[in-house]
Amino acid sequence: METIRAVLSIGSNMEDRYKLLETVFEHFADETIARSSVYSTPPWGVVDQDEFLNAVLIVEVHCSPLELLRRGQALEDAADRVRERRWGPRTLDVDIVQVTQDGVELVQDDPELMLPHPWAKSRAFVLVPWLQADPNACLRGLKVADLVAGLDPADVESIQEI
Ligand code: A4P
Ligand code: MG
Repeated sequence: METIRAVLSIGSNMEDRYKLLETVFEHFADETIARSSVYSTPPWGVVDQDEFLNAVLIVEVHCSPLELLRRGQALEDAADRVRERRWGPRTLDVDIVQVTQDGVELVQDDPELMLPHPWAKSRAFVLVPWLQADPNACLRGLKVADLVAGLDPADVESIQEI
């Protein structure tokens, strides 16, 4: 069975946000290599909604990327996730930011699973926790530390470790 390493970005801005993130930490406990603190982050994209809690986990799993996506979606379903509008409020979101296999980053355009996640490089709420979990992280050959340095400093400062 294939082994892949994946960077997961998780978020919640409804109900008991911390507890919902913990369901993901618990699910992947035996497969987690590193994980960030939990951060409080202002909403990105659709701004008229509550603050999010976000975190990043780095996991090593013995399944395909699509099977990993399904595992994340099962956790979203268990949180009674309702999809009302794009980028809108959600109990739990599990996004796959990056997948590597034998140290090689997978790149794919499949709308069901785009890799790396198309928005990751411009989202402070993904990059700041990712950098904390893995100070040497790279995305498409660029250091995540450099991507963070290139973000609007106000965006970076708005991401608060809790
Ligand atoms: N999909 C494609 N690629 C991926 C991937 N790499 N990881 C597909 C996960 N899913 C991927 O996702 C829609 C479809 O994307 C899925 O069917 C999957 O097959 P969804 O989770 O059902 O819908 P969504 O989350 O509303 O849309 P989207 O575009 O994924 O939203 P995002 O990008 O997740 O943004 N602000 C803060 N501060 N913190 C947040 O966590 N999150 C969002 C949601 C907006 N603003 C935020 C936050
Ligand atoms: Mg999503």
